[in-house]
Amino acid sequence: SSAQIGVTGLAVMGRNLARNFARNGYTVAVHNRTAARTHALVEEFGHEGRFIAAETAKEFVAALERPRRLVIMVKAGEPTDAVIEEFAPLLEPGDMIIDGGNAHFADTRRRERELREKGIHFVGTGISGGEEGALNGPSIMPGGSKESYESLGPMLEKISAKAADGSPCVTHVGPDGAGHFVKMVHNGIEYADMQLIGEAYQLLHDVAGYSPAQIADIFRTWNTGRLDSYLIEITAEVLSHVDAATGKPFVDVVVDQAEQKGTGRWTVQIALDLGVPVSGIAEAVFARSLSGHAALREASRGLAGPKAKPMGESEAAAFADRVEQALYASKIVSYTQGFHEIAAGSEEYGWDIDLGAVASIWRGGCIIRAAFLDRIRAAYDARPDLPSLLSDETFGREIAEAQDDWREVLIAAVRNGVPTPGFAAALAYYDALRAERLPAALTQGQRDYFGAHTYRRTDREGSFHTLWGGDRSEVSA
Ligand code: NBP
Repeated sequence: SSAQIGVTGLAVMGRNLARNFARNGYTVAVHNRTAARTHALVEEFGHEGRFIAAETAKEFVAALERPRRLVIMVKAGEPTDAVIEEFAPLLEPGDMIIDGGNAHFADTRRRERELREKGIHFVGTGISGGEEGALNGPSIMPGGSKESYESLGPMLEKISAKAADGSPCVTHVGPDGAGHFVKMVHNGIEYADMQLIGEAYQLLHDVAGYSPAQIADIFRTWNTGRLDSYLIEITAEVLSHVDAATGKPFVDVVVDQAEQKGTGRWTVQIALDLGVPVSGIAEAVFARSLSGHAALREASRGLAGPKAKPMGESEAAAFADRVEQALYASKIVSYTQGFHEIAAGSEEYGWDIDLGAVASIWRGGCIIRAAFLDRIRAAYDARPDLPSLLSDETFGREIAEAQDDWREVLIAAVRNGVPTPGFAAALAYYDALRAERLPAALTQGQRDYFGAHTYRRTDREGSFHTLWGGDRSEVSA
């Protein structure tokens, strides 16, 4: 028994994670339900490091040094429970099960509780970066006990991505489900980022009249500034790609119906439960859903829209600059909303999550990695109790500078009939937060009228009800 770590579940993610551990000098026990995958891994990549191939669960567990560290990389949901049921009886107190799949944090909380009774550490761990990241350094978001992190942390730090300043993109996020919760919100923010980029693309295409190749160049330029990020970079790559079969821009031959696996939806569902307004992420999830309703879209194709007015060259260039402002301002809002959800989750479940540390570990390896995250970290480092990212002086100033263009872009979108739910939701959130008065006062009046739900007054303490059906006098409730 000499492997420092074991990986079970050797599809793309598990296989690459096992190789990453081995390349970093660890002896890795490998196992998969279907043994063919295990042997294929060792045959193909055995030269990269020290692997111990195990055919059975017993062999696998026996190959691990104590306390055992066992990584599960299988399909989230029932397969994860099946694997835990198979391995847990073979483990001893002090051993660690690390679930690197995309589990729902509520499942992680349940599994952690059940295994804790047996003295086993269950470490629900968010891993972002896709196959590439798993192999070369992902962003890693482990939850679970402090003790387990003491044992696992150094190994995770070694295999993780490194930010530009060299620090590893991993931190102990918090107890039980904290890691998977943060991974979930990461994915929600990823949905919002992608939606905003999509809207920017469509505006540049439909309103400014640019071709995909020209838009690719615009994104490349943006990627050298404050929008510098992995998603902007790959957007330029996708937009400049030409389909070999037709010679057309690749983006024009792909069916425009976006799919989703569920983490974005979870982010919104949980936000609804926590009462956190993540309107930008919600719009991104709904936009994907709308795109998939092919029959509904077909039936709606004849509906009236405005007559589009083509832009001249210099007008288009100025418009592109405005879109950059709108995209940046909307991005600040979606991160504001995402971090609000993490803060609310942390509060609800007692996780004590360090928001600056979260921003810090997203700087490398993960899909939403961006220069921008350095500034979010700086904002929380300067003021850990920041009520919202919008209260940060730098972000506040940047939005103040962007807002005129942001509004102009939305006006152009509305005038030209280009759907921009992400930009619009972000601006509405911003305007609602800064508003002196909201129509919520009217809502309270309506609720009191039809349901005697009572209201509070601006000038006195207490709850009140107006006798709407009677003489309309006010009573204390
Ligand atoms: P998949 O999610 O496609 O899962 C395939 C693996 O699960 C195979 O090893 C398969 O074994 C195993 N498995 C299944 Br299915 N049911 C099982 C069962 N009842 N008992 C034991 N093993 C079972 O693999 P993946 O795409 O590598 O992703 C792994 C995890 O990482 C998932 O939770 C995913 O959500 C997460 N993740 C993926 C990405 C990504 O970019 N793909 C990124 C971040 C996180 P078999 O070979 O015997 O069928």
